[in-house]
Amino acid sequence: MGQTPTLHLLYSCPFCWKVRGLLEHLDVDVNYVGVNGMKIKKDVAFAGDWGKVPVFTDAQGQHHVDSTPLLRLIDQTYNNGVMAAQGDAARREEWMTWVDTHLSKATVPILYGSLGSALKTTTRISKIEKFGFISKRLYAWAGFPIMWGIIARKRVKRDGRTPKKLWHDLLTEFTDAHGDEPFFGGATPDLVDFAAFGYMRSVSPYPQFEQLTDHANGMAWYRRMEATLN
Ligand SMILES: N[C@@H](CCC(=O)N[C@@H](CS)C(=O)NCC(=O)O)C(=O)O
Repeated sequence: MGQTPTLHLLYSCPFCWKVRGLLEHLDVDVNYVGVNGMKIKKDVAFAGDWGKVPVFTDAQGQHHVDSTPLLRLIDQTYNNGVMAAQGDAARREEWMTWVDTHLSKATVPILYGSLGSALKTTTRISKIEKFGFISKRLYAWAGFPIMWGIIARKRVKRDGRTPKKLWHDLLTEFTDAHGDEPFFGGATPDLVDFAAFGYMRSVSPYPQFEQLTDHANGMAWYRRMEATLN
């Protein structure tokens, strides 16, 4: 038994959504604790020097970090490791790496790839995350040119595709790998599905999510994933 587990997270963090989706799917009783985006290191200092979210604290009070290892830990603890043993191991490993490499890098371009989209994103973030009074306003107004100028613009230019086209290509590649099955994992989702779902779901609070909703197969899979949550 022990204490109720906690997940320290940022609502705008794709890695946190990976873990949260699996916890919701498995109907684990968890306290979700939003950290202050300006003070992540301080807010999760209890877990050592990792300094990032998500941080999962289990029923025994032990801290665990890093989203993909967390997916495996949660499957092991609350699901007898069923998902980690589902289907072909080599295929699963290959695609977990693919998802963590490609989908993780597609979230910044769609959220911050143009000045307009960066403004929409930071304004929304300033409303949904926990901030101090001043840092909330500072973030909403100073955050967007920084995010756009420092990382997103370079990334979009290097890739050459629009952020929307990049997402559509990745969703095509991913859903093609499902064959005739409803999920990557087959008849039921596995850890690769939850990793991919987390990256896509992290875009869902923002207006730019509309650019993903017209990918028919990708959205059909996304809705099937949503339907498995508790
Ligand atoms: N590889 C880690 C990445 C976690 C990560 O980068 N989290 C970001 C938020 S999206 C963070 O906490 N950054 C704080 C920092 O690097 O100072 C995972 O998959 O969990």
